[in-house]
Amino acid sequence: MKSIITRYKQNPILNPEDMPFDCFAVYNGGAVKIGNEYILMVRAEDSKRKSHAWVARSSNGVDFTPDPEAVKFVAEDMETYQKYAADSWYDPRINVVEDKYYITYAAAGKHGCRVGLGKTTDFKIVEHVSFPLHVQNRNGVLFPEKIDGMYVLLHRPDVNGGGSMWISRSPDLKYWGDTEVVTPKRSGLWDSIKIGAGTPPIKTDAGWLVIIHAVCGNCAGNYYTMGSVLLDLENPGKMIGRSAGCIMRPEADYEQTGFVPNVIFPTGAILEDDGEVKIYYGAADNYECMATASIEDLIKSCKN
Ligand code: M1P
Repeated sequence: MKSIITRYKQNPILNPEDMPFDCFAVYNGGAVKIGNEYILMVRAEDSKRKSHAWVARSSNGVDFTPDPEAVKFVAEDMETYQKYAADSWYDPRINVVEDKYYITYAAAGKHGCRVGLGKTTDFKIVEHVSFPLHVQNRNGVLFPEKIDGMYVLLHRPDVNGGGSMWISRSPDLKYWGDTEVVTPKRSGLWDSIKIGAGTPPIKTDAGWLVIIHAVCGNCAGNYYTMGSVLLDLENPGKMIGRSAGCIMRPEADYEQTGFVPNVIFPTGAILEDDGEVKIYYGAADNYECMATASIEDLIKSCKN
């Protein structure tokens, strides 16, 4: 398929064997560049299939060295926190909001899965901030600045195994509301089952660019692709463009074959000074990969 996306030739950039423990799979990493250091926070599963958040660092955006230990999640009230996040922490996104680093992730426990929100300064310890909104919800990403004085979150509530991308606002990162659908799934198309934020929004003159995941079905099961969406700068609850089709679909071996075949799951994007966007994504729930696109092409893709 002709695409505006170029896969890194030496993908995957992280394999289970690269991790410093008995690792079953490593994928779906949030990303940030701080100075000259690239930081990925990936979903790393152990041999029991428990998911941990794990940081890996790089000086060039493709050769990553994992930290020796998993990220620790701490809360003032650990007993209450663990009621909702005892089983696993997965699909972490790194959100830079007004120069502070926030981690959004899927927190799983006996009561279900919900969006977890924490903050960090060292990417080793994440301090709990809140569990925005209700249970059976994930893929939360924060906008990098307050809009109309409010923090803004994209998220994807689960509705009978499917879901659309929603938006909510908060004055303090704790109490969330003013919730509405921003990008609905559509029957019969590439985003017929699920559509949700992949990467935190990137501010452009044309609008907020969000690289999304979208799921449709075929006889073999769910099929996860990458798309793009543009949201209004002043009112991000208003979608102003969506890619006509997916902009990347599973075509490489490492995307078509793995623990869950046919999955591309974008979770991190870094806009470089020359306009190149490094997109970090999980492949087949097994590997961490990287691909690039120009910011102009990504914006154009939403105007189709
Ligand atoms: O297996 C594909 C993905 O399934 C879940 O994502 P979602 O909620 O969007 O369907 C998650 O388990 C994710 O980690 C995984 O990549």
